Amino acid sequence: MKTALITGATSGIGRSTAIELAKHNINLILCGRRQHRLDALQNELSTTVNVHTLCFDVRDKDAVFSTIENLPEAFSTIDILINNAGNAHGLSPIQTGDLDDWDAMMDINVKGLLYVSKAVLPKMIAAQSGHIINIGSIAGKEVYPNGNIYCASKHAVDAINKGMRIDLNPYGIRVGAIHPGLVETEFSNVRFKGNDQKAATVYNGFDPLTPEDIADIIAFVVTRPYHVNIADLIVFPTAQANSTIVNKKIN
Ligand code: NDP
Ligand code: 8X3
Repeated sequence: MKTALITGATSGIGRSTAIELAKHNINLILCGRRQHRLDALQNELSTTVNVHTLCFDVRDKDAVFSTIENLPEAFSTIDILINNAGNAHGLSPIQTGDLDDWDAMMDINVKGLLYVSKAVLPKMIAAQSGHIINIGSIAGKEVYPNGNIYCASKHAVDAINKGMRIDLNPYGIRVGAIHPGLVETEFSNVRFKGNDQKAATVYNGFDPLTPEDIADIIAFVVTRPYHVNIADLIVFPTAQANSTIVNKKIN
């Protein structure tokens, strides 16, 4: 049985991915900052697979390294890393952007992803195998109005994904990114700082992607034969053409 470590497993894409990978008999290390949600998911899935939880903020370098380096023996071999934790914070023009929001996006989406990857990599390199899936975004392929720093953080993920694939190529480690468009999760609630009404308007008038849609794709990616690496994948809801064009049916 393989083991997958999923960051951001308490909500949205990460949570659905945990549920989907359990159906494929993959043991799970679930990470997030909300221990009660990790506990609930562990209870739900541990009837099917072995589940271990790690409660840390990906910005906390020491916590990331100490927890991953001290995993219990049964979970110490990580076959699949899903770098998913991340969010947008705010949606403002560059000139009025909030410095704390900028720090959060760069520290979580970019540096947090790097810390977790660096902690996981030594054993993958020693084993000459492993699979890393980086959750990017269409915001890592295009820049849209007021998306500035979130887009910058996801462009960085796109570059890191490509760089990882090059540098880890000699070690037989598969690296790929999935770049979703609009997925209805807690993403917009976080972006708009708990203004749930504003968040809901993002997904009004069309059928957005669901976190299960992305989990389904991740399960497909990780169950390909070893010689197949899905390197870069953009996924939109049918109503979305790019970052700014969404066919909304609103009266
Ligand atoms: P959610 O807000 O539903 O989930 C975000 C997850 O990230 C949560 O589990 C949260 O856990 C975790 N997280 C956030 N900050 C931290 C932190 N500092 N340390 C540890 N964990 C953290 O959003 P999504 O599921 O939509 O987002 C998942 C990924 O998908 C993100 O990288 C996002 O950028 C990307 N994405 C989302 C899209 C969308 O439209 N929804 C589209 C394209 C990409 P906790 O709060 O418990 O720590
Ligand atoms: C999330 C999708 O369009 O809000 O990455 O940036 S978008």
